[in-house]
Amino acid sequence: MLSSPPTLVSLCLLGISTLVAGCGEAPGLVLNEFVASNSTGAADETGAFPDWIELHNTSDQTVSLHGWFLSDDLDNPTRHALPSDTSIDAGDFLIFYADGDVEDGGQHLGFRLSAAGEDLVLTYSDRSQFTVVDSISYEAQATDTAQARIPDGTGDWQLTTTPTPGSGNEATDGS
Ligand SMILES: [Ca+2]
Ligand SMILES: [Ca+2]
Repeated sequence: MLSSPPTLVSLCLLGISTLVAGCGEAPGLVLNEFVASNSTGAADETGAFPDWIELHNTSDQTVSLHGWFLSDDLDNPTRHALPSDTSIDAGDFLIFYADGDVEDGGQHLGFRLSAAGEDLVLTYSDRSQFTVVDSISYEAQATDTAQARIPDGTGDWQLTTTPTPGSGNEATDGS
């Protein structure tokens, strides 16, 4: 199945990581927060309130987005290639707008997030190896409520009415 490019399978996830150089090396980025029904929160440069996805660099080194992908479909994990001329500093955060408006610039993704629930997938490609680094299949989302890892990067996903696009996550009570 690896001979068919549209069927991208992670050898690492198949449990044969000893055969694949690079498996087990933490590439450094995780899905950290998202809002799938944004009404009054983060606004983009056009004044719209698109859904957004926050990435967090958990490593102590700058990570280039070259080779990274976001998707709303586990069966198509490379749906949107992130801009290769962009990087995230160590410990920093960066949001992407899930609005389908790719003509608005590199921070805009070619898909939207369904408030009714769907997949969110972060994939890394090192040459020919594709690895799903992080993913979540989320349920229906309330407007202006975020799902966020608390604490950042490593915590369980929690619902919070205090979205923090581009900065450290907060629980609803502000902690
Ligand atoms: Ca979608
Ligand atoms: Ca955040």
